[in-house]
Amino acid sequence: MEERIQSLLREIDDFKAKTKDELEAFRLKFTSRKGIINDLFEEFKQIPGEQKKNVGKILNQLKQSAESKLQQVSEWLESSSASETIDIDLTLPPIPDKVGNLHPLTLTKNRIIEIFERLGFNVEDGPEIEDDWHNFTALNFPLNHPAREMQDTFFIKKSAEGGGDILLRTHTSNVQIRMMQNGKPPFRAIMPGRVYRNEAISARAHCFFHQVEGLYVDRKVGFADLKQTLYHFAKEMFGKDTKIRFRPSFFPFTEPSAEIDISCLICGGSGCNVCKYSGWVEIAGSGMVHPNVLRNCGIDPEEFTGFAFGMGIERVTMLRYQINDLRLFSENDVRFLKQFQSVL
Ligand code: 2NM
Repeated sequence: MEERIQSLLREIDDFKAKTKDELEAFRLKFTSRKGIINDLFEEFKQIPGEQKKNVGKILNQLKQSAESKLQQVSEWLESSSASETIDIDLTLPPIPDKVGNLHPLTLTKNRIIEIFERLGFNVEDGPEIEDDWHNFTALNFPLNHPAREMQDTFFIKKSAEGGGDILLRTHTSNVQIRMMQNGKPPFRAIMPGRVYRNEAISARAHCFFHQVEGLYVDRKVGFADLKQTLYHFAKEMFGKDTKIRFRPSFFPFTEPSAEIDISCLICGGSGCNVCKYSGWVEIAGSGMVHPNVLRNCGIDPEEFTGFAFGMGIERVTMLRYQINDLRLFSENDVRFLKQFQSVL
């Protein structure tokens, strides 16, 4: 019995604990009611009288040693913070730093650019602060057109004689105008960028948003080219099963004009609240560039024709990621932003 006690004393002496669980296991083993020490005291009652003195002494030592170890380790665990008790393996590769990720609008814009670049479109940009002529007049907007009104357009400077106003562009078509004025056909380009409208902010409207417009001007460009280009775009952007339809529409800068719908991505066409139970969602406006627009830019409409289109990047992004509130794009809430694919 003495030897067993000596060996337990050594075990207690050597004991170390990194966690409270380990310490609890120690307590159960040694000092609890059903622990070894109590058992030994039971056994102690049976041993012959002459041995009692010696064994009793080391048995008491064992009990004290276990109790003081328990106390000591428990205090140490309380005082040391968790990190100090973790084994660190310095040979492990580091946990990568958190890097930012691209904004969902940027991801969508990049994807749109990628699709059109493969069709031979360049990417162009131009000023967000524009004059009336490049934003409206050149695009065949009549002087009294409602889109020019205060409630739609943010004016920076109103000029007395009209036509000389400075404003925040309401679409990226000013870039097309500048490109056609400054170059010679053929033109094949898309223009992504921010545009501004004087609208009350809600889940479905904002005072600024992003557009990609496109322009293709050459000899013999026809409506079939427009259709095929946007058909290809829709399949690339939204998947090969996407259906597309053209609805007649009106814009001052195109004739004929068409609105472009795709089959609803959410319900696949059977009807849901995203497509308002029609099975179709609108994604773009388009048309053949109006002869007046070509003429305004010094291009002979008898020789050259073109198609143009425009779409909202927010709208495409909302469909792509099933986002239901426009405001999320400009609030910069990291809980929203970090859900999109990382840069790396
Ligand atoms: C749209 C819809 C239809 C458009 C037209 C032109 C230009 F400059 F060539 F006349 N640029 N963009 C256009 C046509 C834009 O956005 C909904």
